[in-house]
Amino acid sequence: MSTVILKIGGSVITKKEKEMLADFEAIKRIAKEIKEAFERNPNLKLVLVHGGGSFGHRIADKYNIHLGLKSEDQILGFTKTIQVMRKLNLIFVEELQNIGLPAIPLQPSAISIQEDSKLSDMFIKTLMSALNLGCIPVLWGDDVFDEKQGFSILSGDHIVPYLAQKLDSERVIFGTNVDGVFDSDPNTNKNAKLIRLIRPNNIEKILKNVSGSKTTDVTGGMRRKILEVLPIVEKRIQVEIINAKKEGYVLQSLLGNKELGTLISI
Ligand code: IP8
Repeated sequence: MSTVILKIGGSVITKKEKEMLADFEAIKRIAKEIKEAFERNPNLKLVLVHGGGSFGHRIADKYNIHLGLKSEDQILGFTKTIQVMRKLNLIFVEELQNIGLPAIPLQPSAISIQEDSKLSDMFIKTLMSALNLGCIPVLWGDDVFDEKQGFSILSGDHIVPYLAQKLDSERVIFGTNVDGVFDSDPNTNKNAKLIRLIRPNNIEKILKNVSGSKTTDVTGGMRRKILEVLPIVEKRIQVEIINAKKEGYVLQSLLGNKELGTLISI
């Protein structure tokens, strides 16, 4: 079985209304669903990636990390963002381990290099060793060194397609706080319809109506997600966007159900 990459959005595992507030209830439920997926399919090979939510985004925004190194005072902000993301990861990985899952944190800023905010290299030999040993590597959106800009933000949304290609995955899953991609903004239009299937040839049209993120999200929300995955969809990797806030969706999706949200496929 090929490796499945599951990204759990920061909006699912943190409470965005307050800085650095983890949603323990959601994290515990997701850990349980992942555990059950392994029990029902012991051949599952899984890499987890999580987002920043109310941990990474506000501090990265405060220090303008996305602009790259412009002034000395940003350097402390760069290191502080890495630290708060480690805190969120600690909580997430601890809950996975508490339930008996051999989750192992792999700090993206320690193994990745970007060039103009684009991931140019990631040392993935440790990740492969972890997978071969039956561990669940856990990565996350992070601030990383950038050969052109000094530093930049590496979104989990960018890690997922990168790893999918390196690991030759057949499918990746984005667990978000919405049901999938809508034909208009569901926050402002109550008649907004969920799009079940997106093909590369109708992506342009769909993107016209898809917005970024409402809360502080320095990496761009749903729109950016779709743009990030387009190259891998063209390489026949299936992308699913599901609502990970809904009980059982992560489990069902890991077990192969592709009808839970929006499927992006060739
Ligand atoms: O939430 C962003 O990761 P994302 C991480 O996956 C930081 O886009 C440091 C803001």
